[in-house]
Amino acid sequence: MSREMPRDTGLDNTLNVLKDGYMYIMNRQDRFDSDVFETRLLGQRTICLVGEEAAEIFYDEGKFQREGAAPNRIKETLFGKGGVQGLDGDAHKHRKAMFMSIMSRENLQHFNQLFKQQLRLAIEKWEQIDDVIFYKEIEEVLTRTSCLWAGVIVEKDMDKLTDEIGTLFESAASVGPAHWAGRRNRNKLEKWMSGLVEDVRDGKINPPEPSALYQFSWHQDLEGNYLDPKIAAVEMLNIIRPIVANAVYINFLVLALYEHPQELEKIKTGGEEYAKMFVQEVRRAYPFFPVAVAVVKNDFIWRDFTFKEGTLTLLDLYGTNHHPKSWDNPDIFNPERFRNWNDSPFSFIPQGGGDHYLGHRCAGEWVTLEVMKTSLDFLVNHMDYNIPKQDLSLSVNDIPNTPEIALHNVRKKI
Ligand code: HEM
Ligand code: MYR
Repeated sequence: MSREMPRDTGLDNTLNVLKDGYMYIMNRQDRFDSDVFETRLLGQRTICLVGEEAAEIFYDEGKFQREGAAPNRIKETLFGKGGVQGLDGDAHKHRKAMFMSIMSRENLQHFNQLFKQQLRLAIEKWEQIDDVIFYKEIEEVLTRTSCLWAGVIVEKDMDKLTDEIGTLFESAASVGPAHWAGRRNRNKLEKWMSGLVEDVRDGKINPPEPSALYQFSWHQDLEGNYLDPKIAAVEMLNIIRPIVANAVYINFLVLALYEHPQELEKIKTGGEEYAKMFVQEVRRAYPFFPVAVAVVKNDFIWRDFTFKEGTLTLLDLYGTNHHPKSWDNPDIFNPERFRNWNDSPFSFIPQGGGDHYLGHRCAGEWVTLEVMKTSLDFLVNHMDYNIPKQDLSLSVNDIPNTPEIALHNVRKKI
């Protein structure tokens, strides 16, 4: 027996998504009392899923595929074309292994060292400035760190490069000129990166062996061929871009410390365990990557609903991190919820769910954890600052939120 999915009314709900933003799916989950419903977005039938059980279905490779899933505007800005996000089956696992091979313990430690060095250099500069616009500054620190780690030597202006990389993720959900800037910058950055890959292959540059530039330049596909330089470029940006995007999470750390001043003492006395719990709660509570996308691979029935082959499907990541079935008082900020947490791969999915090697879960989740733990330690133990009165509210429909918090009187803590 199969029944009809609840359906959001209206010919097309793209405008409602723009209005409700991060809350679009959860508002309707609540209204229909269902973790599955159907809507129309960008002119096509779309299934929306939310919650731990729905996430488990979404990551079942027999049921969903990624080829043909991402809308063109996302590929033109955020993802690029021909990259790991759109692959399935063996081709995906093989390409994903290329990414995971640079995520070894030693390589992550190396990343952390570079990041700490760049933070120490940056604070020297911040001490000389009245208004430190923290998001912009930390984006630049991350651009420097990511290029060093990826084996990319930058000869142009860091400030400009930081802006160009930033637009790749800041423009994906925008419309108008902001969106077009993202597309232009992607073309430009891909050209630069594919030139570097060709230079490596021609022996003109020699990046260190553990770096992404070296590994991706010499990676062979399942047929034994090197990657097309354009695709290697897309994958290089799949390392550099999201490292820079961690600026959003670091901003959320500042915001969380400001909004919950009682946490400061707990972080100072709670050791590594509490710091990790705090970081996890920031990743759960604040809105960043809204949804993951896939397409129904073959017709199947789940909870009596028919999923038709070829239907675009969105999994609400933010909503799943706030689903009342998995989280008590989901809207309360409480790091303690992670003290004895069950480690489910499907209920806490700010960077996707399932398995890092076998599925599409974020390849850089461990890099992000390093970035956030190091940043929290830096903010709490190595830096003093004041936050003057300013509007620090987040909006539900700014995807992603990039709050430009101004810090005053930044100084090193000795
Ligand atoms: C995939 C989020 C940082 C590299 C993803 C996905 C999400 C995500 C939601 C898609 C999951 C899916 O489709 O099922 C984030 C967030 C980050 C972040 C919120 C914080 C800034 C990073 C970092 C890197 C990275 C630092 C690399 C160093 C990737 C790659 C994929 C991916 C390569 C594609 C994986 C695949 O398709 O198999 N990320 N990510 N991400 N992420 Fe991240
Ligand atoms: C990254 O650069 O990969 C990490 C964070 C990017 C967040 C971007 C948020 C906008 C996404 C729009 C919808 C995505 C649909 C697949």
